[in-house]
Amino acid sequence: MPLPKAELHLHIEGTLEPELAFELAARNDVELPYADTDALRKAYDFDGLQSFLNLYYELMAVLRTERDFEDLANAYLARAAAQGVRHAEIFFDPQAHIARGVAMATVVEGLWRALGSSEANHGVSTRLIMCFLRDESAESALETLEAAKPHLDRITGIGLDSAEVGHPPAKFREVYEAAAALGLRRVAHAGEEGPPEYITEALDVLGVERIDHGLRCMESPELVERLARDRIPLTLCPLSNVRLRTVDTLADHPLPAMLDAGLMCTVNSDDPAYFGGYAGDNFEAVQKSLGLSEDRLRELARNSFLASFLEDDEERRSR
Ligand code: ES4
Ligand code: ZN
Repeated sequence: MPLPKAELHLHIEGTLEPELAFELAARNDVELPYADTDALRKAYDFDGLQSFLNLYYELMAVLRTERDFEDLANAYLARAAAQGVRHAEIFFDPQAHIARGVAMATVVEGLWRALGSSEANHGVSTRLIMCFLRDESAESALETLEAAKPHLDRITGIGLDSAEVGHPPAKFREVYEAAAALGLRRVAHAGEEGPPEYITEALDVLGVERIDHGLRCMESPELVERLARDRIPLTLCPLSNVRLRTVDTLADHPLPAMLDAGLMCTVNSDDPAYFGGYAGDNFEAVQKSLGLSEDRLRELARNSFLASFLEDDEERRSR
């Protein structure tokens, strides 16, 4: 039996496997610029975040209807459940869909068709986190929050993703303040390719409760001390870091040093269809390549539940 775990860093659009991409392309009469699934898989050779994002946004063209988003989420939840995931906090990128003429309602209600019955169907509880694309404008993020207002019963929190460098967290101060006033939880990608200062800014300016990635905190001893002291969860994605060349090989990943420094680390899959594995695969990979002890693995699994929005969220609802 795989270790029970929560997945806290997962882009639902990044779970689009080549087979489903072609199935949806046929269903929706969308032409993909790849001959077949093998040709598409050959394109999964990235030299950094941007080269991945180009393909990630391109393939989204096949997602058009509520049923498409439902099928995408159900496929992910089935795979996650098989790898021991009991709880999943799932990112989605509404701006990438709205820009293609797919309405917020289609995306949220489509995903909800799968998420709303996930505990019964897959044994996985879920939360939905709406991400803003940081390479789009602050105004666009505010418009996106506005468009999400009719759906806030489905949405637990907000996040910040896409191309990091040159788009510091402070750019999104206003939308994070507005989201906080609406009772939304806050997270942000920071310190994946961007500098440690972006992590500090996400905490101080955006008021985030967790940092997605946060890898580059290791360049700043003062920041490591703060993150460890305040038990700020970091949602690490080891296989993603290798595929996007943030680390050279898995054996070079700083996860053991981060745990030794007292950081509250979790292990997640990011975009599993593109990066070579789901949550359990990431756990297995770090166990093998980094020689983590059973105690360390159990610590990572326990952290994933402690860092989740599960319990305090339910408390909030019942108040
Ligand atoms: C992402 Cl790995 C990663 N980083 C930033 N934004 C993203 N969106 C989807 N995957
Ligand atoms: Zn991510």
